[in-house]
Amino acid sequence: MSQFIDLRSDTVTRPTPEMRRAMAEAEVGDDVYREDPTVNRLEQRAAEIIGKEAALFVPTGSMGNTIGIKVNTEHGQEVICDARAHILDWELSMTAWFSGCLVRTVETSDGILDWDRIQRKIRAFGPHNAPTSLIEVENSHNMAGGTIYTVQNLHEIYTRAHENGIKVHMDGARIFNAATAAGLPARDFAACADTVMFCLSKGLGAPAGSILAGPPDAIARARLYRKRLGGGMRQVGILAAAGLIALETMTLRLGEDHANARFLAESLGKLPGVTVSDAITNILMVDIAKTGLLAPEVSARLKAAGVLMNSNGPTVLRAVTHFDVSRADCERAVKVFGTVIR
Ligand code: TLP
Repeated sequence: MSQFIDLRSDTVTRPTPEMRRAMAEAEVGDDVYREDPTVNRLEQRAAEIIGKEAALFVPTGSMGNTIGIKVNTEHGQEVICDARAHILDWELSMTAWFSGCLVRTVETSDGILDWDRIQRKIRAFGPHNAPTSLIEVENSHNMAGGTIYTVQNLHEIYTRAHENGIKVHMDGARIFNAATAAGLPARDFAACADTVMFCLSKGLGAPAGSILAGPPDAIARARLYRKRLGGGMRQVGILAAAGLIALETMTLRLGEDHANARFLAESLGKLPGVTVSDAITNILMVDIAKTGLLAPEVSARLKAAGVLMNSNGPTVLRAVTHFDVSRADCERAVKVFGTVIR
């Protein structure tokens, strides 16, 4: 789709030439035997950078979340998350299917939970109640438009959760975007969760791969669950080599994507009938309700004019900036958008 300006997602990013070189030259071994030196190095660096004792390379963010939830729960328990969480809407009910847990949601305007709202959803101990064992937070929050937690808020959730015997899992698919926006190291966020998943693909550009990090005992169990799910890979240092570059260098340039998102938000927001969510990280929700048009129709017309943007509801489109989209591409996308809605 390279002839298009692709704002559908940061999952579309392609590996950089440096990644491709590193992949070609990667030292590899059988990772199920833990003999792949590149994977071992990636897991060690990932743990250091995110500030956890252990880390596991998994093929996808979805598998990382699935296992993260599994290691923190038992069948028949409840998991609290925001009502638009990725684990709820986009991961094929794996919390139910694999962990046997019920998801109990909290409605929020911005995807961001706080202790006050969480505690009202915790099931009191009693003969009719399934225990709440986990709180899941998404940082940044995808479907709320790239919103982020404050460390203070997360710290309160984490501390109060632990006082109540409840664990916290962070879906940090885009934790480095959140950290860039907050001007903090990602480990400050990760310190407020028992386990954290983050993606090396998406905005960091690796072709595949995510990390699940946490305490050594949880990660040792996670390794078995990864195998159960068919995620025990062999000479996968080929992918980990790209992951190392994602982690060490691509995290440093996310500010550019955020600046492009701010540009898009400002420019699209000036078009008649268009309202855009605040540009906090790299994800925008573009509401076209007042144009009288429908999002799927606008998405199709944009595509015909060379711009890809998915609809995310009847009158909302999602625009995601990433390193395969330049400022010039964003300028062009705004012009096309203006023409299309007129
Ligand atoms: N998000 C994708 C789609 O699945 C919606 C996207 O285009 O944004 N957590 C969060 C917060 C995510 O946004 C995603 C992917 C995942 C987990 C899952 O990662 P993968 O796709 O690697 O399984």
